[in-house]
Amino acid sequence: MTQRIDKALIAEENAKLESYLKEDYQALGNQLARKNINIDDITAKAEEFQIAVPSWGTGTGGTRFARFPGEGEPRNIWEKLEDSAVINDLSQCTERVSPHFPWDKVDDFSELKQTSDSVNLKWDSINSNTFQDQPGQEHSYKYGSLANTSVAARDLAIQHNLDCIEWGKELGSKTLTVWVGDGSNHPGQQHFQSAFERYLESMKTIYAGLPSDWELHIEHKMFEPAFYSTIIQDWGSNILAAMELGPQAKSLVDLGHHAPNVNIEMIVSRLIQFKKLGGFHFNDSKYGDDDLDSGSLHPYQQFLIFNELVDAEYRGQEGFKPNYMLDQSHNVTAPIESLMNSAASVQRSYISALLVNRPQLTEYQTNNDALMCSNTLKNAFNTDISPILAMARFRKGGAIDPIATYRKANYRGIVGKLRPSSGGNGSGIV
Ligand code: RM4
Ligand code: MN
Ligand code: MN
Repeated sequence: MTQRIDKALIAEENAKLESYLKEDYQALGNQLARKNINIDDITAKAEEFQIAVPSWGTGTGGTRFARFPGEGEPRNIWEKLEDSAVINDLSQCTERVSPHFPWDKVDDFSELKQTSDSVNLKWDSINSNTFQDQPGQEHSYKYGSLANTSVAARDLAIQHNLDCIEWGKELGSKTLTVWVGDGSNHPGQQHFQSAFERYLESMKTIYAGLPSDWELHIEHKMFEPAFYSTIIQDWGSNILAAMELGPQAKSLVDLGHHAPNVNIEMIVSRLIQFKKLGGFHFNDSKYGDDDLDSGSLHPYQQFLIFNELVDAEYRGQEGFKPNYMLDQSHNVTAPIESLMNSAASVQRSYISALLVNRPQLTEYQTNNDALMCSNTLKNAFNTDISPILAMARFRKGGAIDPIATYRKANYRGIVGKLRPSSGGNGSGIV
């Protein structure tokens, strides 16, 4: 039986906060009205905003050293769906779940689709996994998958991606996201050009199997598991591959997959300009692919990325519809709480970016008034739009305070009894 959070409890918790929310909303509304911004227009945008949850993010993450599982962790995709439904019921901005295959593979995909329908969830991008071997796998990915020197290993990886498309069709998905760990650990181990050629050949076969209304998203990452070179290590290789493949291929930006200090918002602008921005994996990072909670460390960077996205929306750039998704690893927090917090953090960046006075910014830019350009952005960023986010959730039937309501429901305690530990406490990056 699907465990959900009682609607009556959400209403009861909301009732305690409703009058304060209305006061704060009114005050913010007055403040924005002085800038000729109608708060209800902005709240309507917040209500429309959606960001997908990664199925693997609902479980406790880990490192190469250890993983410390939490109580009542989801043990399979059915339970991950249950947890995702809780996240969406409270947050009202996460109606899509992104599956990872074969981790989430089931025998009957129509049953999975029916179950997701019954909890009002849809399926986001399909993620293929050719970065680890499955039990009994005939040709190993130890030395790569789509770029492996062995034709048999490459064929296996290609076939897996084609299977992912078939499963995705049954779930109603429209995107395949490919991230591969292919690369090398020693200088000279791999011939850079030949390896990239092999990768492109394999990707061409996958691209050919894509339905005409699907997109193929290529995800770059600088390092890990390969520590010397990675085949699609940055946005340069990424966009080259996407251009080589064709218009349905686009680049996906995972915030944690860049060297420290890289100007990610400028990469985003370039990808937008050349119609190659497929989507995002949001998370935060200090050192590398840390997979910290979105906006926990660099909220201003996240805002600056949305400043580019909103600018494209404002200019009405044709065909602009990037996909938003979280991709983070929760090692010490309750995954449901982190995912709710992070979804709201990304939504916050979007809403804050909507407050930027764009005609004014253009004027300052034209006049080379650097200080006022920066202040225009800071002004939007520093406006506390929390009442807008809370009101958007409230109007859609979600929780004014999702974390407090979730804790009050004791969901973890309840599912803890129904989901005895599967005993998996080994290491694991996700
Ligand atoms: C990778 C990358 C992919 C994700 C895997 C689990 O680092 O971020 O998006 O599918 O981790
Ligand atoms: Mn990712
Ligand atoms: Mn990653």
